[in-house]
Amino acid sequence: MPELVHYHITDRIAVLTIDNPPVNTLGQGVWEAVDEAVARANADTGADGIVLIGAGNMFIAGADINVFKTIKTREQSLKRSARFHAILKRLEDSAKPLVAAIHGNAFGGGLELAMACHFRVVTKDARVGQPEVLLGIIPGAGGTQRLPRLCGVELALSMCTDGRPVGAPKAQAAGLTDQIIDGDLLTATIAFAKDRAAANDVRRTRDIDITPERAAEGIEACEQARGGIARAARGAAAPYAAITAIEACMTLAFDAGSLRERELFADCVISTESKALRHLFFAERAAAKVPDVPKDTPTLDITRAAVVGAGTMGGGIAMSYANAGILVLLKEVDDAAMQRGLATIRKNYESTVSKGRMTQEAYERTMSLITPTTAYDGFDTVDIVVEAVFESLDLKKTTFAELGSVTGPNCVLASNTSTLDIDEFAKASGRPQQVIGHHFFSPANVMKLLEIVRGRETSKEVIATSVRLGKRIAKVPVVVGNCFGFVANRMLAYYMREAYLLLEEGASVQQIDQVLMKFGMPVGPYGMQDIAGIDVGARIRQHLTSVGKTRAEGPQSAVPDRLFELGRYGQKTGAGWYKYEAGSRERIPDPLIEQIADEEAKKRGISRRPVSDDEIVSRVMTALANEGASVLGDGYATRPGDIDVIYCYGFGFPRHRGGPMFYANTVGLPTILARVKAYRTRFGDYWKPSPLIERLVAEGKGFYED
Ligand code: 3H9
Repeated sequence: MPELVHYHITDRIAVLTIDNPPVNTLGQGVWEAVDEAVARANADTGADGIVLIGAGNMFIAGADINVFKTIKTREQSLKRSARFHAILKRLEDSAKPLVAAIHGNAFGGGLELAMACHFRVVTKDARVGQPEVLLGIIPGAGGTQRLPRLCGVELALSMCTDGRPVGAPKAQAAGLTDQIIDGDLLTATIAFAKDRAAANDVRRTRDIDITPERAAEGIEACEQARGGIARAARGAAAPYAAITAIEACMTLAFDAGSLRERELFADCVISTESKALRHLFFAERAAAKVPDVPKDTPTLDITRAAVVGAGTMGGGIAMSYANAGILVLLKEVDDAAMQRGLATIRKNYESTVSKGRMTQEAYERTMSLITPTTAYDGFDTVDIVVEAVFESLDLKKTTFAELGSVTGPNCVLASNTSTLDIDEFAKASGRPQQVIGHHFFSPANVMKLLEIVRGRETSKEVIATSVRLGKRIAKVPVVVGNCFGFVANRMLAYYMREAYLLLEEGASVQQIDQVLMKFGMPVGPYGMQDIAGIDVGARIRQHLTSVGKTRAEGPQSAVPDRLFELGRYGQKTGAGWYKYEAGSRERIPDPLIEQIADEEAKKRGISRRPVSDDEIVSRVMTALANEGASVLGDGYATRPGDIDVIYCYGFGFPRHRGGPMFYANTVGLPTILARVKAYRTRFGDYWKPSPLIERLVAEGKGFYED
């Protein structure tokens, strides 16, 4: 077994190096190895002080997340955490000064370990954080008790409830760390440890007193935090558990507070919420791996990019490239369209600057990376082109034919189409192996999902390049197959079909939206369409009808087309499924919708009825899972987890439910199958059980093992 903690003496300081690649997780044996090494240093007459450092590019990424799935009961969790708490107390009781030397990341258990050291020295670009909440748990190794003692309750609350890391300067200013280092971390920390040893200075975080005044303020801050996080939590429980644990730090002595933390951690770690979030952590990383594209597939260097079309999508894509420091040519048909596109980009950046999230200098630097053009000049020098012209097959085919002749032979030719056939563009370009779909989600500079659509002839190099590039431009890339609507929009069509039919059957737009927002969606289906534009879907439907196709099998509600005919396109026209006051996004219910739904229901012989909230959730989620299973069965997605990642990042599906496939798994595939069959009897044959679900149920399996 490899040595997990190396021990050596430099200048009378014991240097303990944690070496558990790739990210130094506190996995099997690491806690014990640190414990033993600190005991050894205390017994070592050649050591006056101790430095704890991580090998490689970070201190410690936290506990090994894989281990949590082996904890099945509250009692198991309590037993395990008692061990860690005891180890940390022993470290804190070290007679010789124990100093954590932090570079890269000190996350979760890593930060908790560092806080049990007597001092913390950090590099100026290091980050510390308690991201447990993003995994549906709370800090479980004393973090909620030591963090408020060191840096105060306000910062502890924000770190433990939003999970975002804090940079070294902020940590230092808050008292969480003791020194920031610009030069060599180890050399400086050894010098720091020698000083503390000479002064015989050991400081136990757990001994920091919480005065009655501090406690009173802390309790109030906890109360406020509870009220303030509802929107961000979107129904998740872990952020509230973190607040309760921090509150215990304010009201109880260290040991009693620690026990409260362990109990709350135990409840969280066995929850469905935590299983869902841990599933997404690994699903997100797995999604970037394509089974038939080996890890060592060569990739192309992307230094210059071009985007064709400076509309909403094209502008957002150009911003994503520029944000990553990549030069980008942005092409429009004429100067007027170009100026409109540039004005939108500027407005977006200016809004970011005004919110303090970007400096003026960074804005100007980033903007200078975007070069506007109305011709193909310079396209022969770019490494990738992303086509983002109007969603028309003929226009896109013409564009790809032009791109095939104006770009170099190795240039990647990507299309941002959301529905059209990538293979048609591949043919038109004359270089099918270079053509791929890069489906961004609106607004492209904000939304994290990048659906990468491989065509029949797309080369492995182009797929591997796209995945790497996707990460570089801060997206979450998922590779999918080339079917109508790809994965995201193909499934969305079934979700929307049910939303429309529920409206015709008697539910209101507001009821459907509110129920799904209560479920955890950031916006309901109707609110979402008002943002995206009712015209977009209507035009696609018209095109499909003209070629004898539909987006989703089953009855097609005419209500959205009626809105389209009325020019109610959504927020941009001041009315859609809701009404909007000028300059406001507040959704105002409009009785006209009910009237139209009544008329359309009558035409289809439906007598409208009260629809329960449960039926709404059940119908839309069953439709999503059933179609998701068909997508998987047809081979257009590699794993159910890929679909979950797509839905969480593309449509804001509540992460604490793990995505539509994970959610269906928690409901139980036998229940999902029974619902599909019941809907078939009730509504018609267009409800068809996916063969994959039928097979899994027959075999007693789910999409995931528990
Ligand atoms: C915790 O600490 C609880 C405590 O309170 C104590 C309780 C007792 N575990 O992300 P990357 C893998 S909870 C297992 O691609 P990067 C990852 O799957 C934990 N595996 O690299 C990947 O594997 P593969 C709190 C982990 O440079 C490989 O390492 N901590 C863990 O883009 C590389 O990862 C967190 O939540 C882990 N903890 O980003 C931090 N971390 O190559 C979670 C990583 O097979 N981690 N792996 O796909 C991160 O946020 C990022 O990994 C990090 C590096 C920023 C550290």
